[in-house]
Amino acid sequence: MSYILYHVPDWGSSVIRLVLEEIGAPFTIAPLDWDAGDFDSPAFRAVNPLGLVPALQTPDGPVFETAAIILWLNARHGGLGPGPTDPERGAFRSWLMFTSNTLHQTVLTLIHPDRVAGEQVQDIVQARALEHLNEDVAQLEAMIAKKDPDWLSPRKPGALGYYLGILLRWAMYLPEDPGMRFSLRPYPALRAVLAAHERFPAALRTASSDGLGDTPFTAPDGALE
Ligand SMILES: N[C@@H](CCC(=O)N[C@@H](CS)C(=O)NCC(=O)O)C(=O)O
Repeated sequence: MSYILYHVPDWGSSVIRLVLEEIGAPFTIAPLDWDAGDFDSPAFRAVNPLGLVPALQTPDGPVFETAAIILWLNARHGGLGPGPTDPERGAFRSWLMFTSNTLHQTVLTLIHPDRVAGEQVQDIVQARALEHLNEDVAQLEAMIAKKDPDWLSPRKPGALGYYLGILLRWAMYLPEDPGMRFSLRPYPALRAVLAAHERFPAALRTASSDGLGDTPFTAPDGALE
């Protein structure tokens, strides 16, 4: 049986495409068109009542929310992070949840500052989001530099590397004001992890299918030098 990934290229569902490619699980793509109203269609809302991607149809029913899908696929297939008896499991899950609950939301605020409190204050909101994002990424940088974990490493592909690759890619090129674009320059340990992840075979395949370019996680088109 093949999974069905509800997908828009370079949206959050690209994270799940990357991890499905990584584990080699068979999947088909159900493309969604936001302008055509697909996100509000009864068929899609039956899969994800929240009307967001990623959403994955599995043999056990639909799973949505990026972290939930990653944990579900890791439990079923392995290969994305520490398994159930691995002493590193708690640390991996902690940083995955931090990424999903905090860093992901900060990136969404950075790229859609108007959604928080309207257009009048969007410049202030965006500037604060960039500060928060740098604080969030500094936490990850310190953890990698200290711990050098296998589950977020240049040595080995993992779900957290792919997840951060997509989130930080958006932060690097989507803000219209170049002064509001995130830069990886102050974060050499994380940069090395993402540079390795964009060269792993699963990333090369996804970059090709989703049109992410040659250096999707370290230097997406439009990023600062
Ligand atoms: N917390 C959710 C966030 C998902 C999310 O914000 N998805 C965006 C695309 S990246 C979406 O589907 N937006 C459609 C809309 O807002 O209508 C997750 O991790 O899955």
